[in-house]
Amino acid sequence: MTVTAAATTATSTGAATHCPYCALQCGMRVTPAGGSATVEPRQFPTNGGGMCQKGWTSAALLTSPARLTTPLVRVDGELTPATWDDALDVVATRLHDIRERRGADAVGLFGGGGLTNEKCYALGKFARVALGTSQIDYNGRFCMSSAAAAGSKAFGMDRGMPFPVTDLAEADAVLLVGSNPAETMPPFVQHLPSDGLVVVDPRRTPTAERAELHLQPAPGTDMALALGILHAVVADGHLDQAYVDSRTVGFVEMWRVVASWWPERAERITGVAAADQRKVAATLAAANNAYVLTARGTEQHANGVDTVSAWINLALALGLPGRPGSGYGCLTGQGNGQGGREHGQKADQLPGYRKLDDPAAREYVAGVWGVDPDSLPRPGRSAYELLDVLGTETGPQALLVFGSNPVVSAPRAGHVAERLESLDFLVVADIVLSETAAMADVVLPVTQWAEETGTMTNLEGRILLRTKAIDPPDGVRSDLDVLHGLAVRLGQPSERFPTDPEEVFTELREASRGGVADYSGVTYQRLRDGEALHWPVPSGPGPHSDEAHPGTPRPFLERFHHPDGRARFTSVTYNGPAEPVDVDYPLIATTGRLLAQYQSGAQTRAIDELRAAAPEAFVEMHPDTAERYGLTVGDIVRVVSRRGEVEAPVRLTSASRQDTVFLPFHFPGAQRANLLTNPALDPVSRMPEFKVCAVRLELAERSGVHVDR
Ligand SMILES: Nc1nc2c(c(=O)[nH]1)N[C@H]1C(S)=C(S)[C@@H](COP(=O)(O)OP(=O)(O)OC[C@H]3O[C@@H](n4cnc5c(=O)[nH]c(N)nc54)[C@H](O)[C@@H]3O)O[C@H]1N2
Ligand SMILES: Nc1nc2c(c(=O)[nH]1)N[C@H]1C(S)=C(S)[C@@H](COP(=O)(O)OP(=O)(O)OC[C@H]3O[C@@H](n4cnc5c(=O)[nH]c(N)nc54)[C@H](O)[C@@H]3O)O[C@H]1N2
Ligand code: SF4
Ligand SMILES: [Mo]
Repeated sequence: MTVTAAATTATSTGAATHCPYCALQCGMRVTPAGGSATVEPRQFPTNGGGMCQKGWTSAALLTSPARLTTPLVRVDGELTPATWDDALDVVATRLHDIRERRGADAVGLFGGGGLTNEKCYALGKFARVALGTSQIDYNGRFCMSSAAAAGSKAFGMDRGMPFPVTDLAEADAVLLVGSNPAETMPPFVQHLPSDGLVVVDPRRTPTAERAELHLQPAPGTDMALALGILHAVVADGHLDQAYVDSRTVGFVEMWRVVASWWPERAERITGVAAADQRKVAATLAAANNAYVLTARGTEQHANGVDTVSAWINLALALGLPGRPGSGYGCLTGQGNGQGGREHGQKADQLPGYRKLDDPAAREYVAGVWGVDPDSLPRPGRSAYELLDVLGTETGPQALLVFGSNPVVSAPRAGHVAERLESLDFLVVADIVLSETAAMADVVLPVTQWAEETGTMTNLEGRILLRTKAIDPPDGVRSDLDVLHGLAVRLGQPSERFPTDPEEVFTELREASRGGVADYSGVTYQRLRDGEALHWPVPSGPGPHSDEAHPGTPRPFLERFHHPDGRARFTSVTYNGPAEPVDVDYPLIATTGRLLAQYQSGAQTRAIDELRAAAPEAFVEMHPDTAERYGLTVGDIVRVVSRRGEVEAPVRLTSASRQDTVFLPFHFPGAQRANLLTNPALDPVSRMPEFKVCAVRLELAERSGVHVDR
């Protein structure tokens, strides 16, 4: 591989770019090296010069034998190499036929929150304009949708973390709920205080090990815990009345419900001692600066939106949001988890965080796209609802997947695989032959991270430029090229789907202008110059000077984004997990992540060092639980839920709850944790209940080879 023109921005030690994986978007340098590349961390505020094992090993996938380098078309049942022209012709012809026979909604799209802003924008436009389908959604539904909905409700705007992560340095207390950054964003841990850290997690994770206080509620009971702590705040005299009066509405209605949530009542449901709840209330109230932060553990529930609202109520009662050095934030997950939900790949959304059912938004965006507003489809189905109807009478007969591996990562994965199997036509664009790509009729090999340029919006709402550092291998094309090639074949004018990321971004800026997520003042040049631009970044001068708008790192300091400038308390009613335990399924299963694997594992399972560190699934449980089922360490246990079963070795930890087992979800085939999970959806966000389902355990195989594990 050679250094390309785009790499002229590189210093002598390589191109300054960002990690391919999570939302921390650690700064790194990528240097071409003998056909591959080396990566090293660089100073950037989110990572402070650090990186995790996934970042350090990320270059391995650039040249891995697992890398796809030619399009594949299924011929006589076999995926067979094809030319790009042939592959794109097949896709366009099949999509055209299916649309003619069954209508525009017979073609669906499934996107990803790891894709650049330019790709997310182009996907949404491709769906609405080139295909005319309403059936587009993406894996972000599985990720942050509940916190996004709760944030919009409370603050009028969903900017996951409405402050730079470095602000956390000022905190004397942080309440971290359902988040395990020591494994999921290791360099983030440097921003957490060493005293005053409270972690809420049913498991004793490496993050919980660092905490001053670790609360271990039963999975799925977080809302009750939040209500109990909030009750203690008010009853013990910690309410910030002046803040509540001047900056919020809805306290009185909310308190009507919470007044009966004594910590003792919350204790009976959650198992967290009332005294500990009071201690948390006092710790947060005593701090000069405090934060409440949530992540997937508390969000991925069928009541995830209300649960997050309950944590936000707590933060509001303490007067934290919108105060310098304090706040509420949600830790976004995927590399572009924040930007991925702003530019139109979501079923109900147009660019700039606009609503697809808002007539003014339709008219504005249709104007940017040069189409008739009436030609834009209406909102479509959410991710799981879309997957659930594939190949049925009412659902899409064809699906295009960009940036997700739902065979492994979707809830009730066995059913999702059947639905994908029943499609007339499946197309997957990917870097590797993921489990979903392996089922496709056409596989399109695409460029990745260091081989292309594009913007990402990190967990603090900061827009970053990920710069091309090396040339892609022969045979691959960018997602933007793929969409262009298909759009033209489907009869679109060539200039409507540009392939140059900067050109796409220029159009995205226009489309976002005046929206909630306004990027119109952001340019590649400003990003190249290293400006720290957190959205909204309107074009024109900033509020306090004639200079270009400096962006909005802390959007809520003066007012919240509702018309009256005030935040909303939300009245919530406690309901427990959608699938309570019973005699047949007496244990709770919860799922989550390991340091060395990323998501469905499609990328990280292809990297030797990571596979060696985390080679397979396991079932983590308390020794007493194991004993109750006659299991010992290393035995292969069968975990059975109402939807399927998984076999994996037993791991023991005495710090775990006795009613709960844990499985990582990164592994394929019969080890897929999602064979078990319950697709019960939150009524507002349509987020599935990944974090709790009822299971039983059976011995599958007595320990032998696994005994030393
Ligand atoms: N190594 C690694 N890092 C990643 C990823 C990865 O796959 N691997 N993925 C990235 C993405 S997309 C995301 S979304 C983030 C996710 O980052 P996190 O939210 O930190 O990750 P999880 O492991 O899914 O869940 C966090 C914790 O929630 C706990 N939990 C389970 N049930 C409950 C419950 O009912 N209540 C509470 N309070 N906690 C519960 C789990 O025990 C777990 O430790 O990580 C990002 N970073
Ligand atoms: N049980 C359980 N299930 C879960 C979760 C959980 O906690 N528990 N977490 C959920 C969460 S938070 C998330 S975010 C999802 C994530 O789950 P997935 O959506 O499956 O995410 P990835 O494994 O990152 O899949 C991304 C795919 O896109 C490919 N890819 C990477 N970059 C590009 C690109 O630029 N273009 C294209 N075309 N392809 C690319 C990768 O190789 C990979 O195959 O999983 C969800 N599923
Ligand atoms: S913490 Fe996230 S962004 Fe940083 S190196 Fe690890 S995976 Fe990459
Ligand atoms: Mo995620």
